[in-house]
Amino acid sequence: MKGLVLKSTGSWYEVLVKEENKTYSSRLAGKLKLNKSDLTNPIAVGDYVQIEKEDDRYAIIKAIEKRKNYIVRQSPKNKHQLHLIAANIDLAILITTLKEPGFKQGFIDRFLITTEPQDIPVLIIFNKADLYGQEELKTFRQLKTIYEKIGYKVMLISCENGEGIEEMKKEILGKVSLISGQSGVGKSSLLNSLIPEANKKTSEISNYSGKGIHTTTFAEMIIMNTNTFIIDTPGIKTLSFNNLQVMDVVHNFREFFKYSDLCRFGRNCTHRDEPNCEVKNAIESGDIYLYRYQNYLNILDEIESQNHWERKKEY
Ligand SMILES: Nc1nc2c(ncn2[C@@H]2O[C@H](COP(=O)(O)OP(=O)(O)OP(=O)(O)O)[C@@H](O)[C@H]2O)c(=O)[nH]1
Ligand SMILES: [Mg+2]
Ligand SMILES: [Zn+2]
Repeated sequence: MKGLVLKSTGSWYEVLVKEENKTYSSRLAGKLKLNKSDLTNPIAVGDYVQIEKEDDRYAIIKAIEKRKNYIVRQSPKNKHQLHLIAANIDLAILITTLKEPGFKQGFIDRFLITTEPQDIPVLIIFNKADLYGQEELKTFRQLKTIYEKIGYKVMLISCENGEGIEEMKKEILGKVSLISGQSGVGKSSLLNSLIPEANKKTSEISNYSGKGIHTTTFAEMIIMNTNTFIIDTPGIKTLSFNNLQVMDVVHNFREFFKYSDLCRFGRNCTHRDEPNCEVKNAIESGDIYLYRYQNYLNILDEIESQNHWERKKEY
């Protein structure tokens, strides 16, 4: 019998059997536990699985169906392992805000590196519009221009006064969407606005740090209607890229990649000091935004210094 994983808490999985409109608490069959991969978890929210019922509440997961796509992050516990966040996603929604907590430059670009290899469509949402003054609205418009030019949709909403919520609802109907973002940006609040029955716990942002305190602790898929699902995920503290090499980044900045073939060193060009680099020409001419390029350079620097440190440790 086929089921959809709605939630995983350690060794237990909540699996929905759509035909029965019923969930089963499920465990993994022994052979599935022995995974030889770098993943900390063999199954994620959004996975389709084959289950065998034990009774009307419990079942055993016998097999995992092939994934359409998935999102992984470096495991917070072991930096050499990857944590599977979710699978089979139609839309990744990145929630951010320009106020409470303050905006972290580069965060959007880092997030896009996790969706780009799998070609997952991304919707970037700026929440807490009710708190924005002229300055923030101007910044919002600039960022919207930058990201829409390269094909990501950008919206402004407020969970507080409902601004933009109806419009964003249209983007998610009929899809499986993943909601992601730093702690405290309002992921759970958005879910509550979209699906009042979800009744997600939200929390005050601690005053002194302005940082969220991680109210949501594991990913969970919430059913909006028979063909609309939303996955709430725990807040991201930092997106680290121990698993990546420089070239993974180079090839996943989509507007740069387009120009790579024209660089003298083609797809090996990192678009830094190489001669005849078409990406750098495009920045000069304004076809590529300097903002994106700066964030790109920062990520490359970080990966190179990390790799350097790793190599040193081995000898
Ligand atoms: N002013 C304002 N506050 C908001 C808005 N949306 C959410 N908040 C507040 O921001 C705080 C954090 O919201 P949550 O929904 O818990 O944030 P989260 O992203 O789920 O946080 P984690 O679960 O820790 O990752 C709460 O106090 C919310 O009431 C908004 O549009 N405007
Ligand atoms: Mg939350
Ligand atoms: Zn180049």
